[in-house]
Amino acid sequence: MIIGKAGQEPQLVIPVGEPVEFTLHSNDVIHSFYVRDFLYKLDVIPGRDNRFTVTANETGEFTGQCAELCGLDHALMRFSLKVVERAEFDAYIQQATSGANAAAQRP
Ligand SMILES: [Cu+2]
Repeated sequence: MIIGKAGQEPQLVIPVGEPVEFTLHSNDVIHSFYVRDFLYKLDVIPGRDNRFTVTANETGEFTGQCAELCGLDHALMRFSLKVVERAEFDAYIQQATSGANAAAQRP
């Protein structure tokens, strides 16, 4: 699992030209997953996981945000979505998971 860091906007990284399934889950209130350049949003509803699949057809970095007024921190619910070539994606996953494994092995 890849988790964001405090003070740093979360970033999703996906490979270009391959279907990627998103599972949206909320532990608190209704949110809405929205990436403007995808022309798509989907609600994130407590008690019901919503899913969608996207195949990005170009590399780049895109802005995402919650599109549902969900509470006091709504304005802070921004993220970026980075679409990369498969080799860069594999390197990203390798680096991210090796860091997670190292953290899990610390006493
Ligand atoms: Cu919100």
